[in-house]
Amino acid sequence: RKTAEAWKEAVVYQVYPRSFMDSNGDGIGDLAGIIGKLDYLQQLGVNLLWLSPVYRSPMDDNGYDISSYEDIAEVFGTLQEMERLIAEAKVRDMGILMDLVVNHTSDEHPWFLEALKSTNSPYRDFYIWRKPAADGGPPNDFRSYFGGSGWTFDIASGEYYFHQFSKRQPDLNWDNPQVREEVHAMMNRWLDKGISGFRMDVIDLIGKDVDRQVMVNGKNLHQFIHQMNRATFGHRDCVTVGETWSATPEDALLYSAEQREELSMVFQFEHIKLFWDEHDGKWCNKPFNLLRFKEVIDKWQRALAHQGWNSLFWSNHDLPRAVSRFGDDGRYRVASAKMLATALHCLKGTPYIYQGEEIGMTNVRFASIDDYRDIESLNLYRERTEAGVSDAQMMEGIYANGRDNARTPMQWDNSPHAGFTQGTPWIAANPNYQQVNVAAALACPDSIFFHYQKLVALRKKLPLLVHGDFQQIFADHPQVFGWLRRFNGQTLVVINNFTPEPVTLDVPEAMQGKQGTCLITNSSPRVRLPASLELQPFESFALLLE
Ligand code: TEU
Ligand code: CA
Repeated sequence: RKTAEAWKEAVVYQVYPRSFMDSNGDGIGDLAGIIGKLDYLQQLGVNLLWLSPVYRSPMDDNGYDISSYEDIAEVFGTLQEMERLIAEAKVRDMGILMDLVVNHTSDEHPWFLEALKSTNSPYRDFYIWRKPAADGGPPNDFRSYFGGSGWTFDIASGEYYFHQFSKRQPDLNWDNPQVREEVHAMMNRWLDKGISGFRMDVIDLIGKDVDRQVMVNGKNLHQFIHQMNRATFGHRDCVTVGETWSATPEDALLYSAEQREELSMVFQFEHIKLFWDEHDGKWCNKPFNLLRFKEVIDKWQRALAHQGWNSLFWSNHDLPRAVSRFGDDGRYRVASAKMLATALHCLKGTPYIYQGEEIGMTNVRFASIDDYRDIESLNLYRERTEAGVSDAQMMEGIYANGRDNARTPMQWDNSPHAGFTQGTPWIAANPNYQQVNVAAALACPDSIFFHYQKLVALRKKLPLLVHGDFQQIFADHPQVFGWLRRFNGQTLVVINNFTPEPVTLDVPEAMQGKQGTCLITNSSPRVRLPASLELQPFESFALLLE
């Protein structure tokens, strides 16, 4: 089917609506703001837009706490504007992926409000309730990802309800067939509006066994996803991507092998968790180990080489900025951002561009915790400093891996607040917006933006990028990540110096003297492979051999 191939050729752009573009001066991004920027996204050439949630929400977790799946949060706009966005995107040959957040709802969702009314409510078992432990405390010691216990006491009923995230995000009980039915019906209503699919929030959690504290890969997980596929998107030309922090390559095959009729692909996070401390997680950042990183990417490319499909990303709304994480956001910001773009888009899988990545936006370092907004950072700052971690230590963790790094306003130009809003932004703009912004990028033919634009265009022109195999070269080199992509007799050589140091690279005998067309580079084009390659800091190129 057309779409069966189309989404494999697509490039997805993730919009975090709250921070993308504010059209009415309230300091918060909105749907009208996104519609006004569709021409910019069309110029980049992307085919699918994944919107982080815009449904009605009290915004406890910036919309990942949904109080109505049927309506749009007033702060983002109206259902009519959402339908206009879908139509305006379609006119520009772009599809919309909605963010499906169904592991939990907001505590203001009518289902939860009904469930609270009585233990006999027909909605009581839409959620997970347990009696107190013998000592009157929480049923077990599960900790919420956002700090504190994963259980909150409901005085009226004398029972606790379960929430893996904030206490205002009660987990849905997926073992209840009525929950599954209601979710499927809601998904079909959105599909009927013409969206192109879903990004599925923490979908690996919906099979959970709370009593055994088994959250991921629960016994019914794949059955629930297969059932969802059959009841909704499986019969339509759709793209689905599951957010699965726990996924191993074996799991990814279960989620994405076509004959399984589950999802198109998943986001795995092994290359992200390389930087997380075994004990303190993201709050104690580990240095970039390129050899480990290459092993991980290589493993995932090989695991899904013949079945299933990889998603490819460096960042999203929960992660630090790509160029700060994997490149150099100082002296070599432009060179390393282009290198990262070439590396990502020349791997096998569907590339995702997170808003601002295409202009090399960087992490931010606000002076105080009071400048931050993310519930995860704020809660864990309080919990960890109360437990004795110093302010300075915790701020370093937030600087390295805090989610607000990705949530400062999109930088459109060098006017106040980066042209994001005429009002006061809900979170301050990164001060470097004076230099790093879309207007500057579009005025410079050699900008990171045009590098991304070229890569997106290449994917549409060169089937090798979509279907070619992956064969790593220089695997044990501590500075260079290199590989071949081969398809229909063509060979693409991709070489990336991931470091700020120059490299002298000895080219294998068999490749010496090979020549061809330099498809893209962040340095002077190379059309021939000599015996030894002198690579500049962060130099990267893709050479299509004759
Ligand atoms: O994120 C899942 C999730 O687990 C991350 O929040 C992760 O735990 C954290 O960033 C690592 O410290 C999804 C959404 O992407 C996130 O924005 C939501 O906050 C979360 O689920 C709850 O819906
Ligand atoms: Ca607004």
